Amino acid sequence: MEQLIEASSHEKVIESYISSIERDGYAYIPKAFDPEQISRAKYLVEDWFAKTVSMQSERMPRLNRDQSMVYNLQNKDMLFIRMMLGNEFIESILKHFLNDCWFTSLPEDAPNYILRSFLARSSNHQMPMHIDSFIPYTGSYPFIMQCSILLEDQTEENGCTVIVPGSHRSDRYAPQEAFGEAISIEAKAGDLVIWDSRIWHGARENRSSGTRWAMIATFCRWWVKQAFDIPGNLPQEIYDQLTDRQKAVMGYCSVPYDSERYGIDMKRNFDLLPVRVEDYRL
Ligand SMILES: O=C(O)CCC(=O)C(=O)O
Repeated sequence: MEQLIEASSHEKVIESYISSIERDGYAYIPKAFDPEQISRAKYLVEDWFAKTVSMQSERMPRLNRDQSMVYNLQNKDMLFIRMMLGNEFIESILKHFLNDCWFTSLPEDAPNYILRSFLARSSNHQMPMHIDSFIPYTGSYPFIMQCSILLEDQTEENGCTVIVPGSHRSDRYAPQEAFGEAISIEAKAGDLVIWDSRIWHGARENRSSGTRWAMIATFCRWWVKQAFDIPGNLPQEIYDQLTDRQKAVMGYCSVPYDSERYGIDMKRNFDLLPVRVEDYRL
C-alpha cells in the first residue's frame, strides 16, 4: 500500500513538471542527481576539457565561439551516458513530449526519441538569446528539448541560463531585446533544468573568477538530423555497455540504410541493432 502511494505521488510530481513545460516552456527539478555523481562528472568534464580544447575546430558558430565546451560526451565516459539517459525524470518527461506513438517497431514503453548533441558548457561571455528548434511554431507537439544537469551552482554572477517563460509558443524567433525580460534560472549543483527548445533562452556573462559547468543534452524526435554522426562514432567499448533502449536513443534504430539492398524501414526494431558499430548502416 505504502509503495502504491509512493508511486502515485511520484507520477504526480512528474505530471507537474510536464504541466510546467507545457505552460512556461521549462521545468526546474531540484536535487535530481546525487552529489557524488555530480562531483565525479565535474572532475571528468574538466579533465576532458583540458584534453580536447586544443583539438576543437576553429570554425565555431556564433553561439559557441570563445565559450568553454566539451563536445560529444557520449563518446567519452559511460558515467555521462548513465546520468543523462538513466535519469527517471528525464526519460519520463522526454517520452511524454518527444516519443512518436507510431514508432510501433519498438516497445511502447521504450524511448524512440534520439540524442542530437551532448556537451558540457561553462559560461564565459553572454550567450545570445536563441531558440534551438530551428523554427518557431505554436503547436502543442515539441520536437526538440534540452536537459541541463548543473555540475556547479549557477548564479547571475557566474553565467546562469536565462529563459523567457511562455516564449516557446510565441511563433517568433528570439529577439536580442528579450534578454531584458528573461528570468535567471539560478540553481544548485545536482539540479536539472529541462526546456522546450522553442523557448527564447541564452546565458548570462560569467563575471566571477570561477567556472559554471553544466552538461547539456539536446534530444529530438527520431526523424530530426543529429548534430554529429553519433551512431557512426560511438567507441565500440561504450556501445557494448549500452542497453537496447540506450542504443535506440543514440539513433541506431533510425539510421538511414546505405541502399534498399539492406532495408527500407526508417523505424527499426531492437533485433536489427548491429553487433559492431562499424556495421551501423547495414
Ligand atoms: O549554458 C547555458 O546555460 C545555456 C546553454 C544554451 O543556451 C544551449 O545549449 O542552447
